[in-house]
Amino acid sequence: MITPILAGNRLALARLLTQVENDSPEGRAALAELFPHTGKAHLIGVTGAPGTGKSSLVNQLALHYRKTDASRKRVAIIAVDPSSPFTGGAVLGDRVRMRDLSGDDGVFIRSMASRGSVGGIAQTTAAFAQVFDAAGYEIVIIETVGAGQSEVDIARLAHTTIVVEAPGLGDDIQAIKAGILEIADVLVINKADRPGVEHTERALRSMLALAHPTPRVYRHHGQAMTVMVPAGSKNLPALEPASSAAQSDSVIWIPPINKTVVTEGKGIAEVAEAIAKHAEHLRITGDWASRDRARLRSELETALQGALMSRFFKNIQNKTYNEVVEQVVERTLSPHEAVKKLLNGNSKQEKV
Ligand SMILES: Nc1nc2c(ncn2[C@@H]2O[C@H](COP(=O)(O)OP(=O)(O)OP(=O)(O)O)[C@@H](O)[C@H]2O)c(=O)[nH]1
Ligand SMILES: [Mg+2]
Repeated sequence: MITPILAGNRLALARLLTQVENDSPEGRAALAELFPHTGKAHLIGVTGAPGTGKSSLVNQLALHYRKTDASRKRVAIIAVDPSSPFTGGAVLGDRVRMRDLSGDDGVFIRSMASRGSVGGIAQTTAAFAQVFDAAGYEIVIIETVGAGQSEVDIARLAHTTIVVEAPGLGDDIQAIKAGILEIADVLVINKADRPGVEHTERALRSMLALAHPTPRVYRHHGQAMTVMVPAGSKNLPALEPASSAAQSDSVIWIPPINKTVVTEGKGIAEVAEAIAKHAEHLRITGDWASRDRARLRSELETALQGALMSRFFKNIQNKTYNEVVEQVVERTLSPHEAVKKLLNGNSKQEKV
């Protein structure tokens, strides 16, 4: 069933993605079969405020990997919520992509509406990424419009998260939300051809400085352990060999700031380089493995939660459940006690 996917059949791939989006039994079965073939792709999240140029950047990055970069990596793009009500820009971005990337078998673009995916947006995105990974796409780029939780979910899924800013978006506090810096591995100030770039850069740097204190060398048992990179520094410090670095947080990654004019293809190679450096950093420090582990564990737990919930609801009468809900609403029963009551009354194995 999965042979055509592994062989790179695009039609089979497109069909499977639809099955996965619909959370169909065929989709689930294929995912299970594909799973052993995953774990190779570099998952890159691209997020940021509406209209900052995310789609254009992703498009250019894909072109870079296919045309400029010697490795000619295969690239899959998952565009979440392409029908952004804010700018409609993504639709344009999609059209640009179609033109620049069509006819290239090494690129696969798939859009996903944020409403209407049966299994929930984060889960569907994760499943799509697994399909592309198994199908041999070495780079999987996931684009989301920055809107709170989705950014965080993407960051959890991706190995590398790129946050795209643009000058003049009500700046400082509004566009550069503090929370977004926490998930950013690479910062991009796009539309550097527009006025206000310096202002945006200054704001970003000072927020970075707050998030990451001055560079210094930590000492631990008399040994230098940590070298911090000044914010935005182009050069990483010499990384320690994996053997010694793997056990400690010996190098801390400070998100570099890259300026781009995506519409003119300016700064793209530098962004690709920052992405590659981040991947190298993750591998050397052992963070690649620990991110993978954390992600798979949370995926397992989400699936477990879902399965337990549906098992629970299968075994309980609607009426009984609604009565308990009423009691909670009337405040005669706390939610915690309600759970006890529901589980104890419901199943012999699932006592709290
Ligand atoms: N001046 C200028 N315009 C740009 C640049 N990059 C992108 N744009 C334009 O900005 C608009 C939005 O670009 P998109 O790539 O669709 O932005 P987006 O962040 O994907 O937008 P949403 O998905 O709607 O949030 C388009 O009209 C682009 O042509 C740039 O570097 N400079
Ligand atoms: Mg877009």
